[in-house]
Amino acid sequence: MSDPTGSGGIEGQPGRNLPPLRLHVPEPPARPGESADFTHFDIPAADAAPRPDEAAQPDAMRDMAYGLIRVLDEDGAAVGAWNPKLPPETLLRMLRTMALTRAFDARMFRAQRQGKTSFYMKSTGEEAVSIGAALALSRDDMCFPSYRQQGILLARDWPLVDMMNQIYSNKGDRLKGRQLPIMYSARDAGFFSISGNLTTQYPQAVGWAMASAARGDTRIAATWCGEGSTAEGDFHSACTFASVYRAPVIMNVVNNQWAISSFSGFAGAESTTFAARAVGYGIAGLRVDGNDILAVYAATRWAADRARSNAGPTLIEHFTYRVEGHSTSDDPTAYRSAEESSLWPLGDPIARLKAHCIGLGIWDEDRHAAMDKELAELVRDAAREAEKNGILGHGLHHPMESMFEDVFEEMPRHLKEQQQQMLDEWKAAGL
Ligand SMILES: Cc1ncc(C[n+]2csc(CCOP(=O)(O)OP(=O)(O)O)c2C)c(N)n1
Ligand SMILES: [Mg+2]
Repeated sequence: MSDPTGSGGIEGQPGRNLPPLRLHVPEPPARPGESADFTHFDIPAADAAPRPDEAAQPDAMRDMAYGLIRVLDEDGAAVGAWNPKLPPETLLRMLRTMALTRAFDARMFRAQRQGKTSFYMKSTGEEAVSIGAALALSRDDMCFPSYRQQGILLARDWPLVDMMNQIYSNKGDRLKGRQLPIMYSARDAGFFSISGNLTTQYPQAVGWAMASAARGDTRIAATWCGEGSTAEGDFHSACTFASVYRAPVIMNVVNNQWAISSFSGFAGAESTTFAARAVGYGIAGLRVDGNDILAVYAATRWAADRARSNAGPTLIEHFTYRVEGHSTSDDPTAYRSAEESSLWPLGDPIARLKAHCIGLGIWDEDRHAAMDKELAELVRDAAREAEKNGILGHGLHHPMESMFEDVFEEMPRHLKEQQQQMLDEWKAAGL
């Protein structure tokens, strides 16, 4: 007897009349040719979010994971409990660093299209996320970024030429062409080597933070990943360690709503917020308007003060929008509505801070235009300098045989043989 219940189901649970089970497969809100619609986004007023004490228990501040911390309102005024009340020189520094990042991105994107490098990734529209955080951290706090936080290096005044040498994999590249372009590593900037393997930086940041605490140091760690990357196992093991040991770490999730061609629904955005991941781990969770640099700064300061006073880690979701393609290898018009970026209701981070500064009377259109021109020239001059060290395909890279070096203190015999074999084969091929 194959079915003793005669129900087609489990004994005592007749299943014959039940509807068949089915899966929910998320669908992005708009495909190419369709009109984008962001009206379903609930955008609270800029002064709506309360500001809990930095030492608040995570379960006493759960609502923060479902709201949206904002400071700059629709008129460009800074309002509410999270207003960091920054002096004019800090506001203008933020503006300049965001504009510099955009100018750098524009130039390097063009360099890729001109064949000077194989790959580039822009951070257009997301500049506030990295720069607001970098300026809120101490210079010696350790950053474990993903590939879209070049703004951290620029906020820490890292030389443009050094970054470009890496992008060109030329003879000036400190990483000797061993990393994909844009996967920088800058120890002196407290900027951990970027890895293409998504989310590996999360457990590394938590481990670094734990080590800092174990040694009785005062430096904290901060890390960034995309919303798509929260689906990686590494994200979850990092959250467990951070929660258990109350590691002094800030875990940033940059929700730019796209993971290459997958919209955020595939990482769970249809069910809850990314900040709400913190709730299940008993971690403080903040959800922030990622296009509002004052909100990013204020939330990061809150989390840094919390970490530094041993009150525990914070998970911050930065709600933003990826304005451009994922990388130079991507064409977003193939999978999303072309209208989306112009309809995105939280605006552009540079335009918003600029309006704020003009409203304060510390900035104007003429000065902004002059700054953009100056920064474009600065980036152009740096690119010319870097290009003297070589560009893609012009042979001015580190010697190929150097790829065998720097692994062992002394190169073992088998590697020496392989190195020699490579050189012999090249010679035989007339290269
Ligand atoms: C472990 C791993 N899986 C997949 C990829 C391929 N990949 C590179 S970037 C990317 C999308 C990541 O999206 P998200 O985390 O949202 O970051 P964003 O690019 O939007 O900043 C994918 C799937 C990878 N590099 N590593
Ligand atoms: Mg993303």
